Amino acid sequence: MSIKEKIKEFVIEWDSEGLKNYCQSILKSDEATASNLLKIIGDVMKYVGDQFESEEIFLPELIGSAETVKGVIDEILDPAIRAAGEKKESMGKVVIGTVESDVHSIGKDLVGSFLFSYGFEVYNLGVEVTADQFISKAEEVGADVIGLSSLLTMSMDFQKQVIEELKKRGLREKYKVIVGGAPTTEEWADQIGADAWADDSIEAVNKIKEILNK
Ligand code: B12
Repeated sequence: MSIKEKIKEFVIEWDSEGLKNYCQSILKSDEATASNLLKIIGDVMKYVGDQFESEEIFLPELIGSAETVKGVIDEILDPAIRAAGEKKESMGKVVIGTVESDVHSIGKDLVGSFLFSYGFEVYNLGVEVTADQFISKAEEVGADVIGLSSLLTMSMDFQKQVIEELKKRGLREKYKVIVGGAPTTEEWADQIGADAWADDSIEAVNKIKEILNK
């Protein structure tokens, strides 16, 4: 059974301890890095999300899987990445969150963990984050990039609002803004004057490196 199939099994069965032990053993034996495992977990969560949409699984199952994944990221993968990268120079600071009125966190958390694994300092503000909260945090930590996630067509406009608020405060040039989330597109990013858009976590890392000239 491949690593992906095995991880899928733990996630679907909400076997949080099993998944943690398995990932730990993979890391120990050097079969894959923590970043590789994050990528696989992202693919598995996409699969679980699609199953929910096609009504093959229901809400409690979806939430159980999301929590299983959150446990292994928080307790095993992020610490492993932190330990491996201790001596690495910071690639930059990214403030990331899901915009106002939107509670979807899984994709945004994956993007945050990926950025972290590539050496960025990540400030994850959670969900339903207001324009003021994004900007205040960016100012407080001296961020380079603000990342805005939106999974709802109805919440996309709040991405625009953050950019407008940056302009109002005379801070637009101080930060690069990247937007993402399933209903967003490159055209949308252009339309609202964002600096970049990405479709998934790996592309997010690449785009951020690009806009920061890394
Ligand atoms: C999980 C889920 C939920 C969970 C969220 C749990 C959680 N903690 O996140 C719960 C059950 C709470 C939920 C609630 C709702 N949901 Co919902 N949900 C989903 C579902 C099934 C999966 C989303 C997901 O996690 N995907 C897996 C991750 C890995 O992918 P991702 O989020 O797309 O993220 C990737 C990229 O988009 C990108 N990315 C994401 N963020 C960012 C940020 C940046 C900066 C960048 C660069 C990239 C980036 O990289 C990520 C990693 O590859 C989707 C359907 C689907 N198949 O996508 C519907 C979906 C998003 N939900 C939907 C809806 C309508 C709702 C509700 C309004 C339902 C309701 N009537 O109550 C509520 C919203 C409440 C609210 N105020 O937000 C709709 C949105 C439709 C639309 N376009 O507006 C969808 C598309 C389902 C559908 N087809 O109708 N939902």
